[in-house]
Amino acid sequence: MNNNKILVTQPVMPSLHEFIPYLEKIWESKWLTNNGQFHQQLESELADYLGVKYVSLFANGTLALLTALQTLKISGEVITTPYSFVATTNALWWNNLKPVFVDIDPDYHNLDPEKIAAAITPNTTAIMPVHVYGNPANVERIQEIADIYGLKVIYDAAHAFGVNYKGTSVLNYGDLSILSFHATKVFNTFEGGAIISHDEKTKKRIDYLKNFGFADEVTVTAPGINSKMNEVQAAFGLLQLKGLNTNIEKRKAIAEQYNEGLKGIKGIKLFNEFPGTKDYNYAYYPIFIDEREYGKSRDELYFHLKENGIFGRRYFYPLISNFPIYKGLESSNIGNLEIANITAKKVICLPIYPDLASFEIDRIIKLLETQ
Ligand code: T4K
Repeated sequence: MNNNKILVTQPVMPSLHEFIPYLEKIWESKWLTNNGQFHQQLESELADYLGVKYVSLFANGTLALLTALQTLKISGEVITTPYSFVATTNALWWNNLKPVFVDIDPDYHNLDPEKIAAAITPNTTAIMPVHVYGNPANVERIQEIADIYGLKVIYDAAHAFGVNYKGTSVLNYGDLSILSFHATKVFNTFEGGAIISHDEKTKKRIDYLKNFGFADEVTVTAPGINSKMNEVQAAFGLLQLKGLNTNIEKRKAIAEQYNEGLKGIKGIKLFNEFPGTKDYNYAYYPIFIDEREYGKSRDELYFHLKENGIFGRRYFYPLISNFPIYKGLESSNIGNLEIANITAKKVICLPIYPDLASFEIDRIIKLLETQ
């Protein structure tokens, strides 16, 4: 269907042949959801792969975010970044929480820890940063501030599958982290997600909450939700996990080819890993256009690429705080979010996925050179 089009991403499909035996097992057992055998196996294999203590699987990342906020009974105001996918802020809204946007730093595009304290009020109960593009937020500084003010930290780590920071998984920071396993992600289960927790009691509470609040047949511990992952998704995840390291290597090679081809072009700023990052996952390949130096605006380039069949995406534009639904919040004041506003106007994420061919990357680089 998309013969000449190159989209921003494309999932890697494991062989259908290899998937059939998993489906046969599901058919035989007639166990389709509610903590089935593949669900249990995937939780355990993911905990090993990621180097974390507890994984609770979810039907998608958004439900994981909603449930994480319920798990810690967050109330009042939550400090977050406007430079993210809209699901981050929507999850606050669905929990009746007030999002308070704080600006990002210009080099790594994550919440600027030095600007958090000024946004804290007596109603602030938590910070919800995002590891944008899988690049670790400044987890150490954020924790210091959270400790001083007695705040919880929930990371939206939707992009940060497999990323380590200073010798441990970046998911081990904060009180909870959530992952997305959407079709567009480095690791996917069609749709899917997870909450990473660090102790058994919290894991239990999360698992009750995602299953209506049931602790057993007759005990409902909280007004829970149904956000469980089913057995077909979990089986697909087990199969995805097998080829994952190879696929991340392929992503890395693509990023290196782009880096080499683009490094000399004036007005194109490349992505920087936050110092201390290990095992970056190459989830996205953002570039940032300086209109004056490059000679064309970001949007002119974006549409030029489109006309040539290259469908990059402007992740994350518009800024969440500029959507009409959130613009009215006093914390969306443009003066406070200067760097985020500038960044959202400069970014294009170029196509990156394991099956993207080298000659296609060369073609994209040529288009960027000859603008
Ligand atoms: N927090 C953050 C920071 C997030 O980035 C996200 C999701 C979430 C939370 C919420 O997690 P989930 O509830 O989604 O698990 C896409 C994804 O739908 C979304 O998961 C992702 N972030 C966001 C950054 O990107 P769109 O609206 O750009 O998706 P769409 O349908 O335009 O797809 C993008 C490209 O991917 C298409 O051009 C083609 C390709 N594609 C897409 C699908 C669905 C495929 O090749 N196959 C597919 O099945 O949001």
